[in-house]
Amino acid sequence: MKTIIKGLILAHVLSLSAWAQQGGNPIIKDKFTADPAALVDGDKVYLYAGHDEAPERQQHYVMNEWLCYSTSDMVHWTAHPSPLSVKDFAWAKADAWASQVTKRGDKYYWYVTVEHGTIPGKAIGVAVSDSPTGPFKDARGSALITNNMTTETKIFWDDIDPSVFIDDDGQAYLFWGNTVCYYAKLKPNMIELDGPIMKVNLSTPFTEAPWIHKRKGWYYLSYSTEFPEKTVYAMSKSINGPWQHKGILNELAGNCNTNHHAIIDFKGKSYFIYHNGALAADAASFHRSVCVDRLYYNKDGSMKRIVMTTEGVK
Ligand code: FUB
Repeated sequence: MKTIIKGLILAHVLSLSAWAQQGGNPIIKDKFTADPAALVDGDKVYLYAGHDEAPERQQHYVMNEWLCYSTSDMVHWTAHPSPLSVKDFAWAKADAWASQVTKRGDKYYWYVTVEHGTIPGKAIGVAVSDSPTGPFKDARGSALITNNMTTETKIFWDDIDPSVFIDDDGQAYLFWGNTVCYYAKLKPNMIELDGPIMKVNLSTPFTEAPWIHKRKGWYYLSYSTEFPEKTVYAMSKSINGPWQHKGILNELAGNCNTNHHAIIDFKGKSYFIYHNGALAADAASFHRSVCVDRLYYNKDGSMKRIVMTTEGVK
């Protein structure tokens, strides 16, 4: 019996590695990866992801570090040593949840979700590096956002999922939230708020995972709605709104409750980077995998619904 099980496991591993050589989704096949964010820098794309480390069958998050991968063609991904973990924030105690990296000048800033050590609830920290692959270090020595700074809801996990955006005039913004979508200006140093925390008014329920981007004069705010989650989006001519709801961008992932994404343009094509439960045998909501598919815009600037594929991008 033991020999048969070993044989089956080996066959599964071999079929996975053969698949890995051919590309396709999920793009990372040797680890469970979640909450993708991506940065285009020069002729490369850097993928920053959470690491789902829960033991098989466990139905809760175990996430201690963030992972980094790079590519020149969106098909072949190089793994880099983990450049950041919860331990790099002395004031945090757990939970390397969703994050995003941006570049300003010659520095890279990584905004992350963690559980605060002394202020009850989730918090957002920021790390800095001279390189997109790190090493990163805590840029402040304290949280940028803590649960007691946001009072729109009583939940302890509304300060999660940072998305950072630098507008054409150089003004940087941080968007984040759970059940309430918050945003605030960042100072040019990228590690302090520059004004009050504001609330985004959206006509569709906001669950979490905002991603803010701009294209041809339109601002796009895409985010997860309901639970299990779909990704929807809104468009505006101003970063301060009003936001016009534009419908579903990505459907339910099927075997995964969450639906976290990033949107980039690279070498003339647009991409939607997301996670689902494609690699997991079970308990997929806590054993997620990052995938990439093409994103297409309509002539009026609206986005076509994503077609999630097994083949991925070529
Ligand atoms: O991975 C932990 C949390 O699940 C993220 O912060 C959310 O966006 C959801 O994906």
